[in-house]
Amino acid sequence: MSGTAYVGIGSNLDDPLAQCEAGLAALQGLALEPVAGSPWYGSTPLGPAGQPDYVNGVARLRTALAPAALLAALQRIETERGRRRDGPRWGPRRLDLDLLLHGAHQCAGPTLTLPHPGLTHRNFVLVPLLDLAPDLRLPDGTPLRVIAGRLGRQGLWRLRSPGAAGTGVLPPLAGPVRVR
Ligand code: A4P
Ligand code: MG
Repeated sequence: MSGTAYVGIGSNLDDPLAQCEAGLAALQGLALEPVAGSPWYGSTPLGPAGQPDYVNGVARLRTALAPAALLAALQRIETERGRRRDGPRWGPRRLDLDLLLHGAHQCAGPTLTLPHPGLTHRNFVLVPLLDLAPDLRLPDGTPLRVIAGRLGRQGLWRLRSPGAAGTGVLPPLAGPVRVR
């Protein structure tokens, strides 16, 4: 079953931008076509206070992997990149790859929920997602633009290392400079 999937990428440890860039590059191994990356954003942490700011972005990939197999592959990449799973919920992490959407697939199982449950509550996910796919809708038809408009952009800033949104070209590595 090939389909178009969107993956949320996040990191707030050990050079977060480099971690995110490496995560994005690793996704190419799961894709049938060049992966498209959104611009990178800095974001204030959701979850326990006192942790560093995050870098967040979104990737779009065409894949032959079904949702459960894709999630397993994302978790393998997280582990290979040194992600540890013994920290607190929503605590700091080296690399987080969340499966946001896989075509119009919907499920709520013990290991996989689609769309990702945080998708509609998090501007650090929705804003880069809409950079890549401005007209994207939830499987029930709701335009994500409408939800993102309600969330606003508080705690979110664009970094000066724009991914080549929509061009299928991996972005160059650059320092995390705020451009407001
Ligand atoms: N799971 C179910 N559905 C999915 C899905 N669609 N994609 C299950 C990915 N995973 C899914 O995830 C926990 C379990 O969710 C997995 O076993 C999987 O079967 P995890 O990645 O192992 O652990 P986690 O990431 O610590 O937990 P959780 O609750 O998924 O956290 P989130 O939602 O990933 O949030 N603040 C900012 N600013 N930016 C961030 O990126 N990220 C988090 C983590 C917290 N605060 C943040 C950010
Ligand atoms: Mg996660």
